[in-house]
Formats: sequence, structure tokens, C-alpha cells
Amino acid sequence: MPISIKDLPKEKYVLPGDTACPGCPENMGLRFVGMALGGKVILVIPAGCTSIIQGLAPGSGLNFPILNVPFASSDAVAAGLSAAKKILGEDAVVVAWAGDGGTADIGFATLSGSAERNDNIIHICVDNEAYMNTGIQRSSQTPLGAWTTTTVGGKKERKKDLPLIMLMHRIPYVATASVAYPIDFIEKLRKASTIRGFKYIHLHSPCPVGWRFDPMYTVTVAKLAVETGMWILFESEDSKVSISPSSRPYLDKSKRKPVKEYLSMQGRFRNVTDEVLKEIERQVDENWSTLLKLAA
Ligand SMILES: Cc1ncc(C[n+]2csc(CCOP(=O)(O)OP(=O)(O)O)c2C)c(N)n1
Ligand code: SF4
Repeated sequence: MPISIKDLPKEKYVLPGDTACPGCPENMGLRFVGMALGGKVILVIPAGCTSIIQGLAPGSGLNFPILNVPFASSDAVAAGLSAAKKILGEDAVVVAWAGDGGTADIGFATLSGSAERNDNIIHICVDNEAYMNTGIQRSSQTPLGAWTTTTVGGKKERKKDLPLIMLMHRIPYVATASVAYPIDFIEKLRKASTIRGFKYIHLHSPCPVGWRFDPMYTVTVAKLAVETGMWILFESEDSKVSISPSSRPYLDKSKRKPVKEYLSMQGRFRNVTDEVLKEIERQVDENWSTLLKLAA
């Protein structure tokens, strides 16, 4: 049965007074993790906005048990913790919560190793498409054309398709999610928590500071990513891929909003040329077609 907002637990896991920026998607994501899994969660967090700005700084408002770990070790530490909890007979869901830098770049070797061993953890990549905490540097998740402080003329390379790379590890569960679709994310988290082995969830997380938009529009921008087809919500259980209900309308290209609408809300795309825009549109079509082949 679909989850309704009123059935979710009232206990808060992100408390008032935290030190995140207004409109922070990482805080939103953590709220949903609390709603989905409540007191069972232990978070393993490497360096990044969640740990440095919100998690461990004075004034932290996070109400989870948290282990703060060096960048490239999150999944290895999470796997050890999960094994220890099992030996102790304790019911815990161990979640490695890392930014796109901590997942797709610096943390990738540990992520891939842990996935290959099928460790019993959930890895959530909170993807704000750059190294935000250290001042908006590009990552492999920064999209083509986006400004960062290390791609001042716009990034020349496309976003690395990490969810598909994780799919090819043949792990039991892979999903994409978005902070604009909390019920979809909560359902995926709850499903992942019932599956043994390695689970990977990639959470699209628009950051007002690094993407250059007004903090009141975090959800609007995240929603537009899905409505334009720039971000596709899907899941894969035992390598069976299905497009999630919130993305299904956009299987039909004519139902998608123009990519330009998504780009024009964000200052980081201010200097995108028509040529780059065309290439981004082509990549959107290509991403859909790859995923549909896998779903078929
Ligand atoms: C091994 C190592 N290299 C670099 C750093 C510096 N550092 C701290 S946070 C950070 C950026 C993290 O980016 P990301 O993982 O995308 O998370 P975000 O800050 O965007 O949430 C970097 C490079 C570090 N702490 N440890
Ligand atoms: S820079 Fe972005 S991700 Fe980091 S705390 Fe601020 S809003 Fe959140």
C-alpha cells in the first residue's frame, strides 16, 4: 500500500538550530531518512557538508548516531559496523551517507569494493553535483556546461552515470531518488532496508549555494530535473530495472518540459551556449534510451 504523509513517524531526526544553509537538500534528505527508518539508522559520514557544516559542528541538529570517517573509508567502516551489529544480534540499518565527491570520486574504490563483496549496508549518494563544502569545485557528477569554481567557463565533460555503474555491480538493489519526491524516496529506503546485501540509492540534491538559485526553490529545481527528463527516477531489484511512477509520464518525450526551463533557473548554467544546450538535450535522450533498453 502506498505510504501517506500522515502515517509517517512524528519523531524528528533533524532538529531546529542546525547550521546548514537555508534550503539545504542534504538536510531534507536526512529528514526523509529519519521518517523512513527512524531509530534503526546508524549513519557513517565522510567529510562533506553533512558532516562538516551540519553533523559535527557546534550547533549540530542531527539526532542520529553518527560515525564521522575519513573520506575514502565510508563503505568499509559501514560494512564492519553492520557485521558487528549482526554478531551482537542488534537490529540496525547501517547507512553510508556521502556526497557525490565522497561517493563517485574520492570514495569510489571503497564503494565498488564493498558492492562487490555485497556487504549488508545502504549507500546513499547525496548528489549536489560538486564538492560544495570546500567551495564548489567540480566532481565527476557535475553536469556538462555547469559553472563551478574549477570550471569557470562551464564543465566540458558529461556527468558520470554512477547509478548505472552500480547496476553493473549486480548488487541486489539500486535506485535513484530526488528530494522533491519524498514518498518515492521513503518507499525506496524502506524496501532497501528489508533486502540483505549492498543497496545503492542516488539522491538528486539541488544545492542553492553551488547551483546559484534562491533557497526557496530547492524543491522546484529538483522537480524540474525530473519533469525535463534530466533526472530519471528508477529502481532495480536483482537487476530487474523499472522506471518509477513519478518518472513514467516522461517516457513520452513530448510530455517532458524543455531542458532550458531547468537550466535557466540556475546561475551555474548562465553561460551555456546553444551548442552545449543541444548536447545536453541529446544526452537526456541517450540516458532515457539506455535505461529503457535495460528496463526492457
Ligand atoms: C582525503 C581528503 N581529501 C580532501 C578533503 C577535503 N574535503 C573536505 S569536504 C570536501 C568536499 C566534499 O564534497 P562532496 O563529497 O561532494 O560533499 P558535499 O560537500 O558536496 O556535501 C573535501 C574535498 C578531506 N577532508 N579529505
Ligand atoms: S552548500 Fe549546499 S549542500 Fe552544503 S550545506 Fe549549503 S545548501 Fe547544503
